[in-house]
Amino acid sequence: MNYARLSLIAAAIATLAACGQKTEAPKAADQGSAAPAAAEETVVKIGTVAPLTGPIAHLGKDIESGVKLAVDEINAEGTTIDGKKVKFEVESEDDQADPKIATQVAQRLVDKKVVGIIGHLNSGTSIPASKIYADAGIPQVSPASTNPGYTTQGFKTTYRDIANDVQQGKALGAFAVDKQAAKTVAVIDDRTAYGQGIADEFVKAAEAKGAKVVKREFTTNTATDFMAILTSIKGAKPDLVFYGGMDAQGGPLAKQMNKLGMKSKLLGADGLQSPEFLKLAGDTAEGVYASSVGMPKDKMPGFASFNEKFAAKYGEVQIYSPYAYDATKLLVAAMKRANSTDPAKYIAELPKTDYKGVTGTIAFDDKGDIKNGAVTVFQVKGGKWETLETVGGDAPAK
Ligand code: ABU
Repeated sequence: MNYARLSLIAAAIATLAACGQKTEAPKAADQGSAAPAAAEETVVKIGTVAPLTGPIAHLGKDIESGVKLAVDEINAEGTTIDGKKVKFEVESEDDQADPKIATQVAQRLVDKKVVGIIGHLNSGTSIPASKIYADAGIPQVSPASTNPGYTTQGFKTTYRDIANDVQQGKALGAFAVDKQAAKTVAVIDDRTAYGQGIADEFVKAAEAKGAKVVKREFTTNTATDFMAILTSIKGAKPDLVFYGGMDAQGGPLAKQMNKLGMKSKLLGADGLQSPEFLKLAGDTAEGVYASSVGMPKDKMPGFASFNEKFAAKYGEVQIYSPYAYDATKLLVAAMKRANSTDPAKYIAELPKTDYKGVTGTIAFDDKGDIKNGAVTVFQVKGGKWETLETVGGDAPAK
């Protein structure tokens, strides 16, 4: 290899490393020959963050796997941007569902020069981390964080491809009062940004429809014993108990309601609507209600083929992997339209997103929320989540 060619390669590596990319050296067989620039491969890093350890690691891995499946497909198809072949790599971090750790790993991903983020899972981690990504100008799409505060901070980098908790709370409040004839409700939340936020939105909507909150109790996102608060709620005999929290607590909660002989219906939101909840609650899952922040899987336009590919590599879809998969692909689609993987350039394409994903059509409003987000309400029947109704989205109400 002559000196001029060595200098050219060194310059390309230096330039691309500065914006999170590296150019892989031509293969040995090419060395010394005049290989075309297109033969060089630019490596571009996409970050994903979720709890990969702890009580909801199954949901975090669901997100990570959705991102990896999308990236594997994009790499297999082959992507050329600005005349260079691009190979995407996934940089995955575990935020342990902890806001402090979330900001540390967010900074680590910024330092590693990722060009986009899929995550975080929890609203309580997405919100503090979003400032770090915003300051670095790196787009973030959460496939799971539903607290409205995530997209109301005025950041140009902050997106989600699911409905939010204002939409979810409204749908669940209306469902409880109009469809379940609940006149009295008790509310428990796990004191996280999500749990407390969705409980507040549910209360607002249910009270606006005339329901009375007879008890409000709190727990944590690591608790497993709810007997004391459930005993207090049992005495108030509510028609319905709303739980704002995740499946890891919702499963034991359903079991303990049953143990106490409680007759109240149990209603949760998207954090409860998982296959894992069915396992954790066992027989006591029967009759429980919960929502999802999208269309039912059988109404998602691309779920069947997504599920086949996902199951072959990663097993059962929990909740958020289809949204993580779509979020990854829509980011790469924005890079292709911009003909650049530089966040400062492709970010301008995100507001123009009109992406036909496996979960449906994804376009964003001026805050970064999905336009026309759907909320679906399910009930466990015969050990499975059965669809009851969908509000919003592309799907007709059922
Ligand atoms: N949307 C429920 C789980 C994630 C979160 O918003 O905290």
